[in-house]
Amino acid sequence: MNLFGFLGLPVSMSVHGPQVDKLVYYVHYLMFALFAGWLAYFLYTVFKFRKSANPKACYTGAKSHASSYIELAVASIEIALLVGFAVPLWGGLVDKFPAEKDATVLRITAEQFAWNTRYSGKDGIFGKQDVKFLSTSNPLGLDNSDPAGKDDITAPLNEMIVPLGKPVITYFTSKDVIHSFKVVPFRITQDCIPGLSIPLWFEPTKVGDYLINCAQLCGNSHYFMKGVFKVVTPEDYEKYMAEKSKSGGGAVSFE
Ligand SMILES: [Cu+2]
Repeated sequence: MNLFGFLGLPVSMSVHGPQVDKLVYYVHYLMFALFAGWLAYFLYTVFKFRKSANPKACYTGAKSHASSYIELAVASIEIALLVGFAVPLWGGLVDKFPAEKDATVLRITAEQFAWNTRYSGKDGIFGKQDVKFLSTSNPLGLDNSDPAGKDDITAPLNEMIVPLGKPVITYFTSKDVIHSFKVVPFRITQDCIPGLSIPLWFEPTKVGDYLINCAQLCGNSHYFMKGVFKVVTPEDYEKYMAEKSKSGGGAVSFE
């Protein structure tokens, strides 16, 4: 797959990752072929049409149709990449979501300069949120009178945890400016936009701690907007969540 050896991408840790990598590599191979082809052609013309060999300008120009055929071949490869790789990838990942009951569902709210994560708890229903409830003691604008929110779980700032072996569905929004949630090993990047709840799904393939970056310049401490995405075994996940449910909501530490 990767013909350039040491120039490879970071190891993929999600089910769809290899598909993204394949597309990235193929596009680069095409671009490399175009670069090499154009460079060779340029050097050839510089040599062939040098002044000493062509004292008189030629006004007829090229008569061959080779360039049109090459152009056609490049366009065909581009169409093949689009139809054969990009469209199926988009169709599977963006259009076909797994059922929420078979997935870990997170609500991630970005803010300058942190990531807030909530879980719906045992009932599988998130409590209501509204900007009118926003305050320093209620930074996510939770409706405390909503019974569905009683068992909701708030993760510590900049941390989230999911079990291995299950798809993850995340709903992204932002409290202030546009942020972008990026975890390179999962091959996911999603803008978080105030006023919108944007879903994304993926499935991690390995237990570990993964770095979350904000991929959208969002202010003076943008560089500082990092987080940890923890993937643990289903047993460990159950343990964390059971511990959390006992204490009845609030922030749970995943250490
Ligand atoms: Cu940000």
